[in-house]
Amino acid sequence: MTLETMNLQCLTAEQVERYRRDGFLILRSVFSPAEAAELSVEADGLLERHRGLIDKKNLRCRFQSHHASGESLFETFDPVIDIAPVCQRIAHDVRILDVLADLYGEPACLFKDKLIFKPPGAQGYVLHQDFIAWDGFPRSFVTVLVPIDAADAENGCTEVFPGHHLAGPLTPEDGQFHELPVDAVDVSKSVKLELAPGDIAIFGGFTPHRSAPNGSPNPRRQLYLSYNAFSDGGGQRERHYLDFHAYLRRKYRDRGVTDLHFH
Ligand SMILES: O=C(O)CCC(=O)C(=O)O
Repeated sequence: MTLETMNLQCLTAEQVERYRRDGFLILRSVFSPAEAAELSVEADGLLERHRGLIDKKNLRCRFQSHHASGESLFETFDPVIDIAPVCQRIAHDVRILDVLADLYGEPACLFKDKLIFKPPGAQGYVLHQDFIAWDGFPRSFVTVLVPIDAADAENGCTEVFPGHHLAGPLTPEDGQFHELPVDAVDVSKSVKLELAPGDIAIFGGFTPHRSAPNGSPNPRRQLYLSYNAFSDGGGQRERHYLDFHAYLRRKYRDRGVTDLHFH
């Protein structure tokens, strides 16, 4: 759909154009300070209320090594909205859905939701694209990043590399996760997604990104909400988590880990 024929609800044509060119977009103060505070309280409470869920054999949980000591740190709940009503509300918030409808030119469907706590020292993420060539994985995959804490270079904010999404997948479409070599992107064009609570950032499944270790003394909490365009498979969150769990079970089995569960 061309910009001229689109009926935009909330973004300007210039913002849509910029997203298409760069592969990401930052929107400031989408949520109020009170809404951001409510999310923060819920994230704190989740760690207390659901401490019993934090288990290496629970498919909902991800752990990362401390970048210096190697200590294993709890890092992510994926999914999260089924245990977190405020996150659930934000994932379906009309302000996000309207932005996505403007970018897609059609309605968006929630595909995946995770809360990354990134505790102090957590190593962060190697350079990658989120698109993974599983059968039916939507090429329209887009992530809306909702910061709970201010994100900056010190605490390892997400860093995106503009323009490279236009080339599509930069690694083989073999259903495996691939780290991208650093020379696959123009490192000089790096944009650090420095965000305040209330802001959001949006980036596509082909947008290369990474994040450095959290060098601050506090967690860097962010909600990662991913969507697909309605015409690209419709609502498929349930199917995604079945595929994702099957993928994780294969990965764990290859490392000799069995008796996994999902709670
Ligand atoms: O935590 C971050 O900054 C990046 C997370 C990420 O790249 C991912 O979950 O795919």
